[in-house]
Amino acid sequence: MITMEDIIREGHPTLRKVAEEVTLPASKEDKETLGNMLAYVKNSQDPEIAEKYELRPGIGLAAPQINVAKRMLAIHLLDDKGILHSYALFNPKIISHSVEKSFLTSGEGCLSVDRAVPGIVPRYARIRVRATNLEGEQLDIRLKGLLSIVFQHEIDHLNGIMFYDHIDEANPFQEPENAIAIDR
Ligand code: UDB
Ligand code: ZN
Repeated sequence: MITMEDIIREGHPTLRKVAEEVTLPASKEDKETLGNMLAYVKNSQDPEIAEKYELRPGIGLAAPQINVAKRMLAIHLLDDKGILHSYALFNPKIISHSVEKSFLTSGEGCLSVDRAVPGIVPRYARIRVRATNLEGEQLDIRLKGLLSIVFQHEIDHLNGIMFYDHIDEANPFQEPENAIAIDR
């Protein structure tokens, strides 16, 4: 089981590497790692399990965060309509995106960052992602709102990018042009 001890923190070189594509069909080991990543996000959202194992409640996790430099991510998120979005994906790729941007009004954090970094993180409002799931099926997913932001945050990890790389240093709260503000 993955716990906070397995999650590497900023300063670790793996977080700045471009992760390798996973060879498909995925090996048993890669599937097991990805399954464990999804279990982490699920477990961390269960108040009893989270308390018992001291898990920080997360909505997404990328493999480099557990020091595995491979293109895998897990996302588990209940949206405002009560719909559960649960994904464990190999080789996710943004195949298209809107011109319009979006951002979380309260900014972003990260399971690998033990400090608050205030500021607006501009994201694309809508993206299309192509990926392969644990069953080996290729998916084409259209995303918007918070889910689109989580995907972009996790895919950034696969490319060695941290959320604060996107914050305008000189003007951290400068709203991007043509952007939707998302209140969580
Ligand atoms: C998170 N959770 O899991 F808008 F119901 C963050 C942490 C770092 C604060 C735990 C989070 O943003 N939860 C959240 C947000 C909402 C509404 C809601 C719960 N991550 C995952 C991460 O670090 N992955 O690498 C950071 C998020 C920042 C923006 C998207 C992912
Ligand atoms: Zn993160």
